[in-house]
Amino acid sequence: MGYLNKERILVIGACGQIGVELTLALRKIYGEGNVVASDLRDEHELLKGTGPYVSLDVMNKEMLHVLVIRHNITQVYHLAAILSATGEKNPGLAWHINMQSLLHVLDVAKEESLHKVYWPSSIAVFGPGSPKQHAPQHTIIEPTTVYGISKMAGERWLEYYHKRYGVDVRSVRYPGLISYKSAPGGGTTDYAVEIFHEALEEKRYTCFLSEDTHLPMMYMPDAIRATIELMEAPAEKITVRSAYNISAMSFSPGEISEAIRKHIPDLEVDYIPDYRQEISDTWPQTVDDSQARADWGWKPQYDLQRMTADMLVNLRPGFQ
Ligand code: NAD
Ligand code: AKB
Repeated sequence: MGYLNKERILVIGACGQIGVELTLALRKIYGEGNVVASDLRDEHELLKGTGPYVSLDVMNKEMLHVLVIRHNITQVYHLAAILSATGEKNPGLAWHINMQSLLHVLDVAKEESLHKVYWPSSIAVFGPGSPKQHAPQHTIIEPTTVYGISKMAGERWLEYYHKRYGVDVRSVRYPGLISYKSAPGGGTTDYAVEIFHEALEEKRYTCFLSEDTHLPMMYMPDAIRATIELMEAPAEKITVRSAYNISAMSFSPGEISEAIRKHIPDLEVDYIPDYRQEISDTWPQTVDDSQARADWGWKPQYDLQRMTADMLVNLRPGFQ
């Protein structure tokens, strides 16, 4: 494991839903001082005192480049993005930020010969023409949201930089992620986090998706493990240089409500679908992750029941 200590990692977007937990996990593996967290926002409470933090706007390429050189960075995890729901409110801005930031990271990776780059894609690359069940790794990819279009284009850029310049890029298409440490940031799947907070505080939740909208979902510990396992897999095992499908569970608002009611029987849920319903209707209900399983041994550990119990206990210690 000696090579791990030689790596110097930059996490961009470290104060977001994934960034906080990923930064903490990377610091455990690589050493606190070797993982530099960065974001536009003030440092997240959970990151304070756990390692170096710098303010970075990834849209400023020169600032990014200087930071990479100054901190002897060898790997970048680029998590900054505008997610699906927020993206539909300002499509031009979402496209600009999601694309330009990725190109800045890929260019700096090429120019500084970084060892590896991680950039997540999403199930949002799929569209109405993709199969609804077990959406394959390679299938019709015709997204209808600006977020999905930016993820589709981003996947193509990853493959391009890998083939043309030899940059070791790695990526997964995350499903909707559920976490208790940091809040989600403007996605269509955010309801699956909000419902836990409202169930505990109000015993009542109004959901912005319909009761039977099934979507692929994953608990954050599985997502963090998938990310690190993919990044640590030997390069020759990685046959997909766009982004791997990964899967853990699929449920609807009605089904997660039932799972929470096993712990909070008097939870009441209303359904008032808004513009996010239209987005979710274009995404698959389940994805086929057999390529990730075969190439680097991906396997989820949390299903709906186990995730629900863990969320409730962590949001309210002592909760049964
Ligand atoms: P998030 O919105 O919670 O966090 C993104 C972070 O990036 C924020 O802290 C924000 O301040 C920061 N940021 C935004 N613009 C920046 C800039 N110009 N410079 C520096 N930092 C900037 O997002 P997340 O949920 O943590 O998602 C991280 C990545 O994972 C994104 O690419 C997202 O598309 C992808 N993803 C997330 C999910 C999910 O369910 N959370 C699912 C699929 C894919
Ligand atoms: C979103 O809903 O935008 C994200 C995602 C699935 O990419 N959670």
